[in-house]
Amino acid sequence: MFTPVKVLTVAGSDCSGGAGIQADLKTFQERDVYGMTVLTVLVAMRPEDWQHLVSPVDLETIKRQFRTILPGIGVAAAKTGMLPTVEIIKTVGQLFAEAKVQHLVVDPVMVCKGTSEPLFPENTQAMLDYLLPIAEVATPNSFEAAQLAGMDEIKNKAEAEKAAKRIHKSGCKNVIIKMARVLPGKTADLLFDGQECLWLEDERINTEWTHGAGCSFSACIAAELGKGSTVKEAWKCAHDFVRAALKSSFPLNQYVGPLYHKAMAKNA
Ligand code: PXL
Repeated sequence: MFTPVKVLTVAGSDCSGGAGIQADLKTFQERDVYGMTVLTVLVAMRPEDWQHLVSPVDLETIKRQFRTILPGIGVAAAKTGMLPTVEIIKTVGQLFAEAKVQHLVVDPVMVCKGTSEPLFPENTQAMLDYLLPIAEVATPNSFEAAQLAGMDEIKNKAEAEKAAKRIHKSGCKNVIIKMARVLPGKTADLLFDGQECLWLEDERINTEWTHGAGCSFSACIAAELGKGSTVKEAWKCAHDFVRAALKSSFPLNQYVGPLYHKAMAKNA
């Protein structure tokens, strides 16, 4: 009997298909794990200006979906993505704490590409209180890391290391800060595991079509942890997976362009 590795994403729907649970499921498929979802919010975009319109799912419906999977099915690993309200963050944190999932990756989504305003600034403290203490890995970008660390901005590698150490104090075991646009011409990812700071640096891929990169990155880490990789192995795999998918990213319209998730498998 075939027994797939089961992985859960607790995240929002991006109806344009590039980010959110759509990106997570595409990533799970590519990484050969069986994906399941708890939907927390539905995001639509205004065609005139692509302004994001966000409709949270009610708490009872979130709890019902969660219980279908935990305890109803069981998972090897899980990730969280967009959680739109303090109440939802608290509820999801409590549900995960009770369910005792072995590998939990928290992507503290606070901004969407194509929107300049932080989506949910009031949610930062709830993330620190309810989700990061039970996370094996957190994957903020430099903006989200600065918010979580109570810093104005992250402008260089030293500031990223300072932020990672502060976020680690919340109880999150491994903090990965993604710096796609901070250093000139380069991308840099930092992993702080409570002991050492490790860096992965690369030339920046020259594309504006990066929608869903963060979601796909954290989904890949969850998939690999579910299959038994270490955090460092999962991090490197996600880094390579997203870079390959970014090299073949493409526009959907004038506002948004997602990753091509099949790129790694096809060597595109
Ligand atoms: O990329 C962040 C993100 C996450 N989740 C959902 C989104 C977005 C950005 O649009 O819509 C559901």
